[in-house]
Amino acid sequence: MAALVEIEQDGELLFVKLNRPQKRNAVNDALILALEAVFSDMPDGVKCAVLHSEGDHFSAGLDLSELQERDIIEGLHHSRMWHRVLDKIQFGKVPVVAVLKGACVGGGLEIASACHIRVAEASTFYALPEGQRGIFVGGGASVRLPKLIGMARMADMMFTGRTISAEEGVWMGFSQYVTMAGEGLEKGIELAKRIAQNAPMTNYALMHVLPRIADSSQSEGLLMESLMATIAQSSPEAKQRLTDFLEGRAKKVGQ
Ligand code: 1HE
Repeated sequence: MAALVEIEQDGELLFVKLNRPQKRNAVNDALILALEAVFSDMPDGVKCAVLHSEGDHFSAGLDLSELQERDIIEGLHHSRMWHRVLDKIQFGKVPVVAVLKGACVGGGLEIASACHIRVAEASTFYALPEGQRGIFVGGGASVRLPKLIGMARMADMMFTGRTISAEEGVWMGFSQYVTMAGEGLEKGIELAKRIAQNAPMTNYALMHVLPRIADSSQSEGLLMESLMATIAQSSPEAKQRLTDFLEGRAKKVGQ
């Protein structure tokens, strides 16, 4: 049987592919746990991951056929398990670029929102069908999505069941990039290669410190910023990069 999540390392990049196209990459327990295994054990040398999908859809969300079989306490543990796995993506070792297409809904959108950059092909549509299915989000959407699109927009999506197009999604904040059909992976790779060139301390600060600052009070946030800035500036790599710029060896902004 084919793996539900396929991985392939190419130098500094790790490609992680959702591979359940016959079920539109609906996320059953085996698939979410396979993602956990990948992000818990990042191979040496990887500096950025690209999360993409087989078939026409990124993910149809939670596998609803498994939902019917859970009692209340199992449901609670299940939601907490999703939180654990998605935290491993968001707060793992390397930044993750998600390449989206077709359905990016429910739990699929929750997985995408745990990634650091989202590239949406023109076919992408976002929805939170939980509202219509009589349930609530359980994989972290209520925490992560308001940070991307605002609470009012998330509530509207759940109250009304509306779908958001790739074009709307880019100005609303779901994705930072939108591409033509079939060009998402190429764009994702281009971005991942750029990210892999950053100083590891910078990527660490963006993944682990910036979100904590965003969750903090102003005075705590500003202190954390100063501490992070001081640590980053004193790293040998930062010193080298600054010298390279001052001596004309580094790229200018925009190059
Ligand atoms: C599924 C699922 C699924 C497809 N669980 N099996 N998510 C949803 O409510 C979205 C439900 N899915 C859809 O609305 C549609 O499938 C799509 C718009 C994504 C795609 O439509 P289409 O016409 O291309 O495919 P299809 O014919 O609907 O589905 C193909 C197969 O995938 C079919 O199975 P088959 O055995 O009959 O071939 C579908 O049953 C199966 N399939 N989506 C189970 N979601 C951590 S909490 C998160 C809570 C949620 O994510 S709730 C949102 C759930």
